[in-house]
Amino acid sequence: MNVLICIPTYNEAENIRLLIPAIFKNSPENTHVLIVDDNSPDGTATVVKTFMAGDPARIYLMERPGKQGGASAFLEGFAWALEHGYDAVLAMDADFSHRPEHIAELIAAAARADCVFGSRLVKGGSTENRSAVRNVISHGASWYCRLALDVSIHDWTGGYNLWTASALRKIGLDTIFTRGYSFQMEMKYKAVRAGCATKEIPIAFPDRISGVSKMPTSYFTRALVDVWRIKFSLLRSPLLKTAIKFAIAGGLGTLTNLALFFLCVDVAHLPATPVSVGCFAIAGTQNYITHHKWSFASDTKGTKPSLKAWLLFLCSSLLGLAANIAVMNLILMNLVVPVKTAAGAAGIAAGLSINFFMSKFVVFRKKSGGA
Ligand SMILES: Nc1nc2c(ncn2[C@@H]2O[C@H](COP(=O)(O)OP(=O)(O)O)[C@@H](O)[C@H]2O)c(=O)[nH]1
Ligand SMILES: [Mg+2]
Repeated sequence: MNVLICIPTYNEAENIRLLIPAIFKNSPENTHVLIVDDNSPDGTATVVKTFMAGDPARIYLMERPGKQGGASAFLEGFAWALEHGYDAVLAMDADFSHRPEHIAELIAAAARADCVFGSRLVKGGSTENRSAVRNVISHGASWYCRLALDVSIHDWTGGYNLWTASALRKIGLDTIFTRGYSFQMEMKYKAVRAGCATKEIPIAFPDRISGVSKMPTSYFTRALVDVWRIKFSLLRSPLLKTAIKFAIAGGLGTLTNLALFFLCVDVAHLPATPVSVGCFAIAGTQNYITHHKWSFASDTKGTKPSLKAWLLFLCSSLLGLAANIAVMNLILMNLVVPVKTAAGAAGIAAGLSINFFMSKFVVFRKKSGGA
């Protein structure tokens, strides 16, 4: 198996000087190395070039003009591996958190799987000298992903992974839209969903030996949301996707409605009935704009929000409200329900359905002949 080890670097001159020899000491014969460097100010690329001069057939350097992030470096490196006919690519950080001693095991495991993930969180795996915060982050994130994505991979954020060429093709590198920690999650989830066989191999994961981490902490909070974006992106039904966006936008509108109502009635002691009409109009306008720009964006592409569509949307919201009240009262008058909230929920479901279908097929209907 021809394996390319792909290493993104930014200011890793000290590490890379030690890492390249360590890699070749621990790898099978036909293993090559590609460093993807983003014009590191510390001269990482110069160090790589001195190694290349001594071993030009096994060491390659991709130089990019400026810092574009580790995930984008991996994606370019993976694409390069596919173009150059490698059987597999092993992604590895330059900082010795990914110990070269594991290379042989990771490559050997590729005989039985399409993707092999170095895992800190399976039996035999460990982290060393890492701050408690970073440990909590990787454990918490992996637990959260397992629950949200319903796939029994343990280490979702780890980046010491081997991808066979066929797995990379099945995943589709041009579909990857997340960065940071989420990038690893997206690759792993898409691999599983594309039918790739995956395997986790326990690894010891020490903290970097020199230099500093370039991963901003904000990537962690972003990952919490990205998990859902990744899952959402693989939903096959466009109608279901639109319905989920519609529900999220509607939920935000309801929050606006309640917050305004609270401020006007409970704080400013204004009369409830006119306030509720005003809140309905404001929240309805917010919903109209969000639906136009986001929930139904694929239907409204190339059109601008209009007064007519806005009024139509408010009317369809009123129709939804009327349906809500009617269904709830019909149930309460004709059926014995153990809790009245059940009738309320049925009313809400009826109102939302009417509003959704009116929005989809009337208010934001795709114009025929449009883009
Ligand atoms: N090419 C490139 N590599 C990067 C960039 N940011 C980080 N890296 C490399 O990606 C790997 C992981 O980054 P690191 O800062 O150790 O992230 P952490 O392990 O999550 O703390 C290291 O080899 C970094 O040098 C970047 O913007 N461009
Ligand atoms: Mg690191």
